[in-house]
Amino acid sequence: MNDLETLVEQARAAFAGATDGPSLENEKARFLGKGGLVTDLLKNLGKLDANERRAQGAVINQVKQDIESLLSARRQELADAQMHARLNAEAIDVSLPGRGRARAALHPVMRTWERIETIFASIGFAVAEGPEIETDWYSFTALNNPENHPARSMQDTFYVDVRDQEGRYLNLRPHTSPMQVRYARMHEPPIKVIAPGRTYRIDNDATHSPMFHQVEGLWIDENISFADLKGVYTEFLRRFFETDALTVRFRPSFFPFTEPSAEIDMAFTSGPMQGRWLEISGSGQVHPTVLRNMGLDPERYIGFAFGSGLERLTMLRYGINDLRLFYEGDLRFLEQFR
Ligand code: 2U9
Repeated sequence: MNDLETLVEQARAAFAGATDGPSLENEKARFLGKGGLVTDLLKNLGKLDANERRAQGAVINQVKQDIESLLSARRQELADAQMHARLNAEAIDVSLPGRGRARAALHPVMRTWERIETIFASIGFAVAEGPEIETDWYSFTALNNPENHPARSMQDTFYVDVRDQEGRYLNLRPHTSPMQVRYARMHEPPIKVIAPGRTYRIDNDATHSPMFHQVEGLWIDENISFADLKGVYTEFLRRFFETDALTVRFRPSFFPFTEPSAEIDMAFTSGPMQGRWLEISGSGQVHPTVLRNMGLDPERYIGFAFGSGLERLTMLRYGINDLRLFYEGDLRFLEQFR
């Protein structure tokens, strides 16, 4: 092998030894750069005579071309290798199972809320929703609660440190009745409305939560009776529990806003719960004072009302035995209602 052939082989080895772009470019400079080995050979041509210069020049140019093509082949190799490495690093394993996306769902109490709205809407009831922070008049006075009634006390009701126009503290409504009063003052009878919503009382144990949900119903017309209330509420329960195998009874009770008042009990007439009376709601004929507070003449109009707890309805429907499960946010519980 002559010197020039050796030079080409040296370049081949040097380029092969360069494993990245920058070191390859350094090797290029060593052979083809300004002070490079090939450039030096070309410079030395000047010392030769014309004939020899032509012959040697052609050979050196060939060497130069050979080294240049070795260089570009090596450049291509390195670029290919780099692309390969990237493709490998960024590869997606399409055989991996997907991570999945958790599906949201309604809280069981909200499902009850929506069912109740649907059922009552289908029997002609409007739905009213309103403020959770109320004035003393709407929460208590309008509903015939005497000035010294225990429900008004700081032990039973949450108060907000803001006063209304009468100088009385605002409260977190302890029932949805204020909304019924607001609705009746804005509409002419006949009135058929339910008011579902969040309510607040200072109470916290296995069967009471400081925040809970109620639905109240109000039906005001000229010539209705307890039989109409019983008919509507029984129809509601049969639709809600998806069975006609249940009966309803009224049991005398007392509320300041109704007179007479009654507890509504229900019992399934077949199935595992058969024959056990369950308290399901309060109810009554709207007190004349309450009718007057709604701007209505109690000699002309008669009203019937009921109030039920959404948590209680939900517990009975799904067989849930602890109210606190509703508020703990435990997915093992909540996912059962998806
Ligand atoms: C107006 C007039 C009267 C609504 C009524 C009840 C009886 C009742 C409780 C049941 C369980 C509340 O969630 S609970 O603790 N409610 O017993 N509520 S009658 O009476 C009204 C409503 C509005 C204008």
